[in-house]
Amino acid sequence: MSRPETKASSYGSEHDGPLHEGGLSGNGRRFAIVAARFNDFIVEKLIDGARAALRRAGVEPEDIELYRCPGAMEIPGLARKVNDTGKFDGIVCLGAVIRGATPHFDLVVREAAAGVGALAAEGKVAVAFGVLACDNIEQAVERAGAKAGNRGADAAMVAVEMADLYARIDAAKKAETPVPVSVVPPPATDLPRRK
Ligand code: INI
Repeated sequence: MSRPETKASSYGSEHDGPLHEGGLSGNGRRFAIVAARFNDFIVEKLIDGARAALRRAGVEPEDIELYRCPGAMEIPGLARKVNDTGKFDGIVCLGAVIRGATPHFDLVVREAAAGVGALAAEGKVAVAFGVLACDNIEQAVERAGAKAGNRGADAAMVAVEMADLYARIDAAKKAETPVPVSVVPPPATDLPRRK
């Protein structure tokens, strides 16, 4: 049984036992971006950020597919449907919920987070939550590529890292699973029957 190498975490902390951590290459992997159209002037910046981050991680343009839905509330259902296609290693969920314009802000944010979180917690596919929950438009602009970075890009890199970690765990499991020896029946012979 091969043992994973012991090394320092990418965050620098020392660890004596086996360490399992994903890398930041998305080479050969496929990703879906599931994005709401509501507040599209913000969401389109998140999509651009996510797409650019995936490309920087080595994902080919044809391996990045974009799915759109009306609002953040619809993201969990669409993400699950997309996951059921079995085509993707990772799903990046993007949206923008802005309190000022949303009396049911808390409801939309809670449902989006809970639904995407439930899919992520199944641990089958890497799912990243890049839905902004902001008090006002200025905050949203800041998090969509202005002052405070781009949450779409951040979410994409989370999906890349988790997809790599899941692939490593699956590969290690496969390597440790003994290949079943097939029982081949002996060939029939024409030996004379004993009387
Ligand atoms: N959806 C969003 O993505 N962001 C919002 O800020 C928002 N507001 O303001 O209400 C919003 N509402 C729509 C919601 O996501 C659903 O599409 C709608 O309730 C129909 O199911």
